[in-house]
Amino acid sequence: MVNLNSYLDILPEIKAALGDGKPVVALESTIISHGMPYPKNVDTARRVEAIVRENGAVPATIAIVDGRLKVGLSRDELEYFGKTGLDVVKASRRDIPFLVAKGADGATTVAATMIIAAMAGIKIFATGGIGGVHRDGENSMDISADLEELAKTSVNVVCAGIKSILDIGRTLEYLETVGVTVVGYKTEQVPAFYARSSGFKVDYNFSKPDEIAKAIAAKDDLGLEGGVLITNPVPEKYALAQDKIEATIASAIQDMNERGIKGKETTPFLLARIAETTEGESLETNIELVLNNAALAAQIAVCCSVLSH
Ligand code: PSU
Ligand code: MN
Repeated sequence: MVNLNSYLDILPEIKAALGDGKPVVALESTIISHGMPYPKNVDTARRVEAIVRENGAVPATIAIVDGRLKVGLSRDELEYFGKTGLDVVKASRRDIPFLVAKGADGATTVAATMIIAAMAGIKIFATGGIGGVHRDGENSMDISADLEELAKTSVNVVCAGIKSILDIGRTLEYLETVGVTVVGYKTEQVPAFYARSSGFKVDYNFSKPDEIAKAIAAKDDLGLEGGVLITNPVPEKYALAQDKIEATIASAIQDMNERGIKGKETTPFLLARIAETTEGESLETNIELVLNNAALAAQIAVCCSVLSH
């Protein structure tokens, strides 16, 4: 169902696809502004949109521009978010009404993108990694709003697992508590973003996009709110060895603590520091896994669309 909420600007192509029950995949904008350096971020965002199309769905990159909730960005808007980078507000749930009221811009995190996607009637969303419980989160209470959003907003998120800058075990416990199913696509183990496995088991392992679409349809038919987290391991060719990346992550976290970086700045700082230390190797992995997720999300969206007809 297309929601014509007066705060939403849905690009005509996306609105038409939603009206016809055709597959649409939501994409976030924090990954562009805060997740990768310019100009690779813009280039990646365009490649992601192209891969969604190649797999039969319409891409809908989501952001806030002049206080308007944008579902689908123009070429110039995409460029603007990439170029402006950290100077754009990283917008999560708590920021949305304030940016709207101020007529300001915001790059939407997984949580905020889910909210806007749900308003527009989009069910499938592709990203790289979600936020989670940070290491030492039991003391700092740094737990991403993404987790609560997955619990209450019915948008299904395809990601490359839980990044090892986070406490993977506690993130999975949190998801279990709030009732979020963690699905593995062709994997028994939860992938760890840069690496293909974390040592933790997924709740359900599926090897076909239509099996995932059927589970999502059953959840919706039963009126169970919230999103399924679909984890898709980075292709073998681009995976980084867990032990190699661990030392890099540990020193990035130490550096972050020494500088007193907290709150919403932590994830962007760690991603940039890891990319720097690995001389771009982690960035390459990050790009490849996002492309891989976009393809799977589009395939699931196609199956969901077939099921609902
Ligand atoms: N993980 C990544 N790249 C990203 C993010 C996470 O590998 O760009 C972004 C996403 O937008 C995610 C957000 O929703 O960081 C989580 O931030 P926080 O931990 O502050 O909730
Ligand atoms: Mn946080």
